[in-house]
Amino acid sequence: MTDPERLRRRALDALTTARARTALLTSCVDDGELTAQHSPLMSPLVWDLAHISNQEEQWLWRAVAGREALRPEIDSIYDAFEHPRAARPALPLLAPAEARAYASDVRGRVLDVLERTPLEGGPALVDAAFAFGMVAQHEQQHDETMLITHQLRRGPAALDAPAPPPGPGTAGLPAEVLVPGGPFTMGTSAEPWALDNERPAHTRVVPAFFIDTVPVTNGAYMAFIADGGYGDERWWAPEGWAQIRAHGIGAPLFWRREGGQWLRRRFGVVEPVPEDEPVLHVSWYEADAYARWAGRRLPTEEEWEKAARHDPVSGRSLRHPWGDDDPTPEHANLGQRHLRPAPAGSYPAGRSPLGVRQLIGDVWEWTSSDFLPYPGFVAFPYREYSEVFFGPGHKVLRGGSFAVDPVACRGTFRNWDLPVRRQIFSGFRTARDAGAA
Ligand code: AVJ
Ligand code: FE
Repeated sequence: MTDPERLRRRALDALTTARARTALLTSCVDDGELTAQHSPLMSPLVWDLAHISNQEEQWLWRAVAGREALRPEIDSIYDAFEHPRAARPALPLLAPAEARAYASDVRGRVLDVLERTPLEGGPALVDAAFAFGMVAQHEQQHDETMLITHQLRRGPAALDAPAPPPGPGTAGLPAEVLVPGGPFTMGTSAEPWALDNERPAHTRVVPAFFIDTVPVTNGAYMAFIADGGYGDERWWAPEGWAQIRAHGIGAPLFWRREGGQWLRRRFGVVEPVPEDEPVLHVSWYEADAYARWAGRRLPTEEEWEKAARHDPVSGRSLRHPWGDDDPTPEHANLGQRHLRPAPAGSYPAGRSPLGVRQLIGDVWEWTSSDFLPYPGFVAFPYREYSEVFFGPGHKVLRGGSFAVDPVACRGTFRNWDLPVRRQIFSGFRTARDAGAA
């Protein structure tokens, strides 16, 4: 993809798609709800809105186009590192109307820049083609963050979407897939919009292992609960045990037991927990405990990526489980088209060469791995995107959820969070060693 006109079109499409979603997520509730804090874990929606545009201004208007700051006095308000989420409601935030005006002013200027900037070569301070992709991904990541805020919000439903297509289910599928041992290429040096932490491509030798064909379902997770899993310290990492004790946690977030059945609240609607859907809103500790109870373990990050990308016939690593083509609605449940994961076994066209399903979309999958740099990692364009998060405190999630747009999701994409977090769209699948070949 070297044709500058195609790069321009791709950047324009990505920015436009992201903005349509941002507009919906910030217009389907009233101004009072935009400025309210629905959870101390989240920013007010109006903070996300102006933060998206402030980042866009910094990277495209200032860094790429070399222009003066439009509103230098607000940079610090929208700096995610200066103010933790819980403190953001107290900041002198732009009011909803001001934030919208700022967003459309910045976007107008940026589209002008996009039209005039040579996307190959040229004197830009940062690589322009990459910067547009990075900004579109950043906005989409906040669209997922804002959807999490919507899920935490109380009150009647503000969002609606059709259910995912029924799918073929899991009948006839093997419970697990053998991924053969040997080297594979992890990460990427070629993907134009890959972020710093996905780079560079490098070889990893991964011993043979088995991985679940589909993510762990609500039904399977209910069996763990029914077996007393939350009351049995044997299954839990010590910090996880402490967390569930301290907070009285006995089920995934948003679940409640009523009249002998499990119900859950989903975007303002209460419904029975569907047994065939991948489990959602579990912490790393819950995923880890379930896996131990099941006599298994979480996959490592490199196992997950090998299961998703390794083509045993060609020996190549693919961009996505199904190949190198961009995702379509036949491949995966992405982009907030549906506001829930699809039943386990869905999207057969999206399976990996070895037959693993739903690796991309539906639910983010916890891995056992800490978030660490790849050999040869170089922070860009700023240390705060990834580097400051490296270390044992954050666990890696892979594969993207129903809430993430295709532009911010691929076989190499890495997400991370604290192991206690469960408001995110997180699920998991399990794995086990295959032993000596
Ligand atoms: C990659 C989802 C962990 O939300 O903290 C947004 C993405 N970085 N703005 C986050 C991000 C800066 C990031 N995650
Ligand atoms: Fe951000």
